[in-house]
Amino acid sequence: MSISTADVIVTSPGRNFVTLKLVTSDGVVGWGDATLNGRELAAAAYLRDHLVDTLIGRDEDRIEDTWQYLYRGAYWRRGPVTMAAIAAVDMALWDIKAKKAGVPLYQLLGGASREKLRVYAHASGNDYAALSQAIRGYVEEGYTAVRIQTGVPGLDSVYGVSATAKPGEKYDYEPAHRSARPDEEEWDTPAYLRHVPTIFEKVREEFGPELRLLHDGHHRMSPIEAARLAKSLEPHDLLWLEDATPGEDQDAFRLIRQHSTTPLATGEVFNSVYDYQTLITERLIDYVRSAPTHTGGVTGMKKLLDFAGIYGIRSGLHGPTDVSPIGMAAALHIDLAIHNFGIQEYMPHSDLTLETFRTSYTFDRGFLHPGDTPGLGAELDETLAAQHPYTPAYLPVNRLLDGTLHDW
Ligand code: GCO
Ligand code: MG
Repeated sequence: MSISTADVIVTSPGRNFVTLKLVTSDGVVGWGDATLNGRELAAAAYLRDHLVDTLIGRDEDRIEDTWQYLYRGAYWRRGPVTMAAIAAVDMALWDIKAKKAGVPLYQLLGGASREKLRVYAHASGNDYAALSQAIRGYVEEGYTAVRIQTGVPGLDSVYGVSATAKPGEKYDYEPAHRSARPDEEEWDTPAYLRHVPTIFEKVREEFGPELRLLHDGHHRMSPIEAARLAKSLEPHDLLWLEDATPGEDQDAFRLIRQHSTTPLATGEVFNSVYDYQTLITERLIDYVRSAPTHTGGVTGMKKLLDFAGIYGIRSGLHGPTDVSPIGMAAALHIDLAIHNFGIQEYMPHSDLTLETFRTSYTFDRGFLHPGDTPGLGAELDETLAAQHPYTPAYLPVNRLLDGTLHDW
């Protein structure tokens, strides 16, 4: 048998998603996610203009060979656009193989290594009262791990913190604005560094020692600033401090490590095992943060996590709403199968997104399970998808108070 059709579908049920649909000559359908937040059309064009023709007629069972053909054979290796496109093909091929075998994908990856997957929720608030109410809501729902993001006195808005939600209300702070140009936000690192530890102190005081706490620095600190934050958060026992410095400077993590035992996570903007090479071999991080959608799919992510596992480094896969439910399903099958699972990020998609994509994964009291539907257990309703055309939407740009463009 072989692949007979390959279609790229760009849809925007609440936010933009890029989906690949492969159909085999005997009618088995496979789905893949190539969503690249704010650069969706580049990933769609890479698939449509460069990959689709090479897929027609290929043996759908040869997943590793197809992965190597698209990665090694392309001359231009790596990069977010390439790796998101490869990811979509790879997920769709795994979906097809598992459907043909009549088993959920995790069975083909070695079977379940655990019963359920611990997830962390996103809690935020402009002030402590709003944050505390958000955390309480998640604890009542059974979550045992919560990411804490706080407003900073003197700044109008902070990425990752809802500007509009009422205290305790759930929100999706993305996409920030659906417009042809990114919003511009202000940033002040000294104010942030002064404020964050005081918030964690209050959270520990109110919620006690057991709740797992995480924090995302969104790549905004210099190495020495990051070291200072990691050190000042040590008494509050974080599960991780994420993206403390810009990701491409792997050496920066050495400096943070020298100063602190706060566990470190990074990688949501990485797209290959080579982005992590120094970080993993020198044990400079504790968690790998990529999504299968941005790292060459199930095959790429398995290679990365097996490599990390040798060094005792665990998974903390990226699970924001800008990864489609298909990409999320791929992450959950990997999470269930690997030995070195750490935790999974869970930012539930909007109702509109979940009407357009159907999924079989389930949430129960702070834990997810990928479900037992054969394949990935996630698919796109093409009729509904057609009702939501692509709309430009960008992440904000970040400037210091004097107007200097700053790191993300
Ligand atoms: C996270 C993230 C996201 C990203 C978003 C960008 O840790 O989940 O930092 O909120 O900002 O995925 O596309
Ligand atoms: Mg992040």
